[in-house]
Amino acid sequence: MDQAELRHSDGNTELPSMDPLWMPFTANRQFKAAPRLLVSAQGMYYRSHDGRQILDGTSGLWCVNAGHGRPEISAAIAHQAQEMDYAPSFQMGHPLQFEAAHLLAEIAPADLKKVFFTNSGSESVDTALKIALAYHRARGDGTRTLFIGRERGYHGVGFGGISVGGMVANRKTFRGSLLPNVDHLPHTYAPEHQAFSRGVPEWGGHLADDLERLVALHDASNIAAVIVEPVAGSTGVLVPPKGYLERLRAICDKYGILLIFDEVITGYGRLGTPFAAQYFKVTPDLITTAKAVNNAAVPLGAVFARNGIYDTVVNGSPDGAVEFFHGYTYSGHPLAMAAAVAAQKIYQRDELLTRVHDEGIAHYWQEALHALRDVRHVKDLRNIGLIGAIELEPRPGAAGKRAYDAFVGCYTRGLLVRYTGDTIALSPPLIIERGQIDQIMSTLRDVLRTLD
Ligand code: PXG
Repeated sequence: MDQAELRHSDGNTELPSMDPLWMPFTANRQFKAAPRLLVSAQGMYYRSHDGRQILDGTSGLWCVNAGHGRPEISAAIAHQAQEMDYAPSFQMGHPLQFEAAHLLAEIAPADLKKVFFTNSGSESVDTALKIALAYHRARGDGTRTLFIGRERGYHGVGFGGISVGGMVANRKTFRGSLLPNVDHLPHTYAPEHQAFSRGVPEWGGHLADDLERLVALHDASNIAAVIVEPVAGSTGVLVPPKGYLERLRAICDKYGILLIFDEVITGYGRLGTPFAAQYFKVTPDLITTAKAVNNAAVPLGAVFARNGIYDTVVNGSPDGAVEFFHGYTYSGHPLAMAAAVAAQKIYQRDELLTRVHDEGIAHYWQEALHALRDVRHVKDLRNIGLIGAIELEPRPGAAGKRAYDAFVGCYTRGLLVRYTGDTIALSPPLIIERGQIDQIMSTLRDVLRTLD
């Protein structure tokens, strides 16, 4: 298919005017000068506007875990759109939202069996932070209002998320308007001790002890929650050091602080378990998710809460009163719910949430990735489950440019990857076959070899 064959809703076959759209997290001027448009997708592949097949090395944006174009999901959405397009979400319900919550509760760890629906990861994070405040208040512990995030954390783009987040580019413009009661743990990346670790780095578990310092500074009676990504994704894939999450959990327990795992990218099978909580055998109090919850077919997020948190908030109000003043017009939207039920059934039927572990994919992936060790420009390699990162030596005085060139080079050769700073991040759909892993790595090898 060439450009002339691209069909638009108005029947126009030319590329549309690029002017009116303000694109998110995109170098708009650079993009519009040389656009990269995707027009269709099936299984492991996209098709680009210039007719090329593109191997999806990123599951879209870490979200299409079951692969593209699942007919059961599109049929469920189409059916629901005919049956009932929308139902009010406040003081009203519809059956699919209960069915979806039930399916999610089945795969949730431990007693995190209450599910609150949102429309995105950013909203899930805001929701979890608000649940934490509501929980402490309902217990008569209303001074607990401080949140502890982590340097290099990404928790979406709401004011709550950028406040607890730790990516400077996402914060600096908005610095004066962040949440007032926030502190941060140090990040866990120490290449001098961890470079080229296979999976979990041995060094760095003690970094969790910094939470003790923050408790001593602020006093436990003021701290509501700690929020971390079990594996930090957007910041360039930072795998938690051995013992780190366990220590965070122990310190939170000691001081009555809630622990929130932001599993927007680790949720739904990315590590070979339904959630990272199960992979690391550490149970948080709240889990934020989105993306793969319904294979990304309709915007959706879901927050999991421990039963005791739900009970405390809900029983803390008089009968007949709304217990939690929070929710979205589209919480539990029928189309998103139809997609969630269909996607969860696929995950179950095809055993996708454990596939990368059970079928040895994660191990194959690890060895294939680490075979890039001696390739030009490679400074570090990191992996866990079906996540990989290739950190490149930056060009002097031009941070991020080499990774951008690698991204474009891969795209030109039919492979979609992500880059952040000088790190290339990989997170393909969980249906990937070994031959496709080889293709990803050999494309990267070729691109890196030929790059300045
Ligand atoms: N928390 C985490 C841990 C995330 O990774 C969000 C919250 C926000 O989700 P929404 O749905 O509001 O975007 C995210 C999103 C990338 C990339 O390539 C990662 C995300 C989004 C876009 C790109 O690293 N994560």
